[in-house]
Order: sequence, then structure tokens, then C-alpha cells
Amino acid sequence: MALDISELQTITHDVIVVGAGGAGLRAAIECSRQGLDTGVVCKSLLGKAHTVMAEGGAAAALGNADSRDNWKVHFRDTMRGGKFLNQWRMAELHAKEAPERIRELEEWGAVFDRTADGRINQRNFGGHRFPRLAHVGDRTGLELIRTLQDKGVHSGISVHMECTGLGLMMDGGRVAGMVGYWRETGRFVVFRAKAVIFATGGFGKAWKITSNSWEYTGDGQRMAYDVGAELMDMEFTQFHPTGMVWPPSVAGVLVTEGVRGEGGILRNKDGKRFMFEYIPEKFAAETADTEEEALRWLQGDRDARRPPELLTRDEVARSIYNEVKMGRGSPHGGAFLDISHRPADYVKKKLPSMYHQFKELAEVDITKEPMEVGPTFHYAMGGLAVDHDSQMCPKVPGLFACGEVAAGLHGANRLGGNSLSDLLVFGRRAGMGAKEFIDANPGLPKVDEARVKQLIDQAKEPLMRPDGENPYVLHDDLRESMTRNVGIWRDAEGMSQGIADIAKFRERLKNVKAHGTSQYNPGWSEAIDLHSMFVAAEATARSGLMREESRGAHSREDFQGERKEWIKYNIVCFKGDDGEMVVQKVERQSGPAELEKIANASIEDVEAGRV
Ligand code: MEZ
Repeated sequence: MALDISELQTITHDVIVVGAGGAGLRAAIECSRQGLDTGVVCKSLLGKAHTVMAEGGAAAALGNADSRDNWKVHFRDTMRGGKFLNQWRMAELHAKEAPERIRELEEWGAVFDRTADGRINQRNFGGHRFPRLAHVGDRTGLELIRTLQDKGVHSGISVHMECTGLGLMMDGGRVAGMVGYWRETGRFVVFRAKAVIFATGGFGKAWKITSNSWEYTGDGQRMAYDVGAELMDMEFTQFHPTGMVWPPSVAGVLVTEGVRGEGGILRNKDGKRFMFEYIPEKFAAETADTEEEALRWLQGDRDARRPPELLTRDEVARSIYNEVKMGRGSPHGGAFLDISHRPADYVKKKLPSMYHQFKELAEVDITKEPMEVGPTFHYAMGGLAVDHDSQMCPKVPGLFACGEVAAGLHGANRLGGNSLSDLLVFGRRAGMGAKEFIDANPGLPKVDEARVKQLIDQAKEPLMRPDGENPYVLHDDLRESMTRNVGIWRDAEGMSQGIADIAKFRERLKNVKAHGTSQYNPGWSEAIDLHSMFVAAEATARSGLMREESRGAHSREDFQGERKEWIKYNIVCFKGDDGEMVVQKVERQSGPAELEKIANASIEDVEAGRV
């Protein structure tokens, strides 16, 4: 029977925010504050978001734990951590605005841990010069979500839960809304809006071992790409060094960097503290090379050099990987992370979730025994290219992106804790950007009926087929291929194989069957999500293949080390006229002189305010 569009449920808002993690909630609060009728669409239940996996804290130069900290030092750390591929303006805005966003969160009810004199406490994290992470034990992301959710529901936003986006509608070159389906009933819905904000997160589910949960399939990246948006920096995928490795059912679950921030030590199977062996030349001046010095630092001597466990995540993940490869790994293919030298009460107070997580899931008491940990796909530095101030996707007027789905702030590697401050700073900015856009374009765009039909027909295909392949098998094959071919270390042969695999998977997707009806049908949802995972995975492999160097989180066996010529480029992917993915190098603009000076200055000059 032909689809009658007039019979479809239609929901209209000034703006819809897709995704209800920290970025989506902060954007929605801002939209509502600006007087916009705001709808939040979330794939899962409100409050269930990858934001909670940023456990150890939110980075902001409050200067509470060390008064030498300021936005310039934070900016410099972020640029260096990102290996100078970050967008200058985004790194500047982030470092300048993060402290205000944290204080605002506190005003809204977030209960941060305190210093002895009652200020927001801050802890150490990899790549941050000073203790900078405002935290709530090891549940910071959860507290952030709780606070924003509370603020959001009292700001009059409408929440549409358990709804997955299928695709965007356009009207004369501007975005007109999104078509989706309710996961519970399988019914379709058209969201009409004057602006759309994507805060849909990352795509870790295309890899086997990941801290991401089932929602993170790259939906925003794919929907925006389909209507002409550019994906940028997709080769940079962050493997957090410490995920659980045992038991297999919980492999990949995050073990917060806060453990190392509180003094956790990494050892190999021979009990050797191996990170001292892996200090890269450029970090040598800042990193302790003896246990004694690392200990002095832990005891509060801020002029001692930092323990090498707090090198940036790319460095630590590669080091663990190498120990395993050399046969020095833990029994289940990782390393040992030990915090048992700290007093048990302290560990339970600062790391309560880790204590319970290991007790309940692995029967390990972390106050007495080491944890077994290994790298886990945690975060995508790449995503939608956006305007740096407003967060609008330049190629798709009216579409905004913030949080993990957006690219630019983190460059080649994100510093831990910068994600939470990112989503607060740029969630707010996306809300302001949407308001500005709507003020300039106040009419409600038209519904493109042909597009709605096309999206719904495509979504129904796996249900309508008489028979076909199981979507879960296809997903497993994708994860297998990405893990093998586009993992921590990559080379041309592997990435080419990954691209070839995806082409075959796309053919197989044409024959996938979801059994049963559209109601409560996870197999059907899986079949739909595969489209998005393929786009994200292909963009990662293609961008990785083009970037012939190793930089940050992109490590190539066949092109080791950074290459000077590559610092000049970001890589973007977009959909060509023939429907195939186009990959291009885009020359970077040099940063404003003042910012370049800060990023390149010595730490002494930045701390002393000489730049
Ligand atoms: O920003 C993050 O990813 C984070 C804070 C994670 C963690 O280890 O706690």
C-alpha cells in the first residue's frame, strides 16, 4: 500500500536537538533560554549517554589546585595534545570559556569534590600541565548529565525518547527536519524544525572493543554526510589506554584515567613499571624518568616532573599495545594498573565506581590487587566540520553539530577531560548559533514528501524481504575487520582491506533480513544502524589511508613518525555526485599570531604571562 504522508505523525518545534548526552542537553537548555520551542530527540532513554563514560572529570583552567593555571596553559596543552591539527579558534574558545561553564554547572546544582578551603577540586590527567579536572569522584559525567537533565526538564524542553533518526529533510538548501522511527512501536515520525542540532556522539560500535554502548553507531555523521556535510579528521580515533580486559563479557568497559590521575601505576607481567621506557623525546622535559621523582610529584611536589603514566592517551595506549605484542602482557592481553599503594579509604572515596566495577564484574579488590586493563575504542576526534563560533555545518545551512559528533577542537588526539568541557562550551554555542540562524530565517521549511517516502521505504526493506542474512553477523564482521585493519596501528594494506570489506558489507546489507514485525525489533534497528556505521568506518579508513604519517591517535606501521608536510592539512570526506565517498586534503589556515605564539612558547613564558 502506498505511503500516505498526511497519516504520518508530525511533530513541529523551532529547533530539534538530536541526542541527549551532555552536548545535546546543554544545547537544548540554551535554545530554550533563547526563547525557542525546543524538542530533544534521543535514541535511548533520557540520561543514558556516553557522557557518563567521561568519569574522571571536566577540564577547565579554574586554577583552584594550582594557581599558575590559566586559559593560555590549557590552550597550549590542548594544541600540543592534538599535535597542532586542532582548529585554533575552537581551542581558544574552549580554553577561555570552560571555567565559566563549570561554574554555571555548579550554580545549577552539580556537586563537585572540594578542596580543603571549599573550592571545586581538580585532579591530574594525561597531557594537562596542572591538576585541571573538576570532578565528582569517578562519576563526573553522570553528575553532569544529572544536573543538565534537571535543568533541562525545568526549562520547558520537550523530550522524545527512544526514537532513532533515519535521515534529514531539506528545503531549498536549508535543513527542514528529520524523519525517524519510534523504537518501541516501529512507527515513523516526521520532525519539522527551522534548525536541527546534532549531538549524536561517536561511532565506537563499529569496533570490537569499545567503551561505547549500543547507541554509538555514527547516526549523526551519516545523516549529515548524506545531505552534503563534510566529515573531517576521521582518521583520528582514540583508543583509551585503560578498558577492562577480563572477563570477556565486560571487555572494553572504561577504567577511568582518574586512576592514573590519582597515582595509579602501570606494570607488565614481570612487574616492571614499563612506561619509563616509552617517554617520547618531546615529553622528556616534562615527564619523570625515575620512580623517586614520580613519587615526589604524587606527594604534591608540583615542581617534580609528572609520572609517565600521565603521558597523553595515544602514547600510553601504544605502550600497552607494545608490551602485549612483545609477550610481556597480563594473562588476558593487557597490562596491570595498580592503585593499591594508596590508602584503601582514599581509593574508595576518589574512585568509588572503579572499586565497585572491579569488585562486582571481575571479583578484584582494587584496594589490594591490580586491575587488568587494555586499550578500548573510546572517542572519535573526527566528525562533522563546523563553523568554529556557531557550530553550523557550513555546507548544510540550519544544521549544527556539537560534542563528539563535531570535529575540530581536539585535532589528532583529545586530552582526557576536554570532552566534558567541549560539550558544555560548544553545546551552548550551538544553541546560540541556532537562535541566530532562526532569527535570520524565521519561516518553517516545507516537508519534502518524496524524501520522507524514500527514507521510510529504505528503512522498511529488511522487514519486507522474505529472507536474508542476519544483521548481527554483518555487524560482527564489520567490527572484526575494523579492529584488525583500522586499529591502534594501521598500514596501507590493512586499511585498503578495510575499505574493500566495507564495499562487500554494503552489498550484503542489501540482503539483510529482520525477522518479526517493526515493534520492539532490535534486529531491525541493527540493520538500520549498519548504514551509519559503514559511513563512519569507511571515512576512518579512507582518511587514514590518505594521511601518510603517524600523528596523535593515527599510528601507521608503514609511515612512522610525524611528517612536516602533513601538519598543513586536515582531511575531509564528503559524498560525491555519484554517491561515492570523496576524500580530500584541505589546507589549514595558520592560526592568529597571538595564538601561535602561545602554543609555541615555552611553558615558563606562558606561566609567567610573558606571552
Ligand atoms: O574525557 C574522558 O574521556 C574521560 C574523562 C575519561 C576518563 O578516563 O574518565
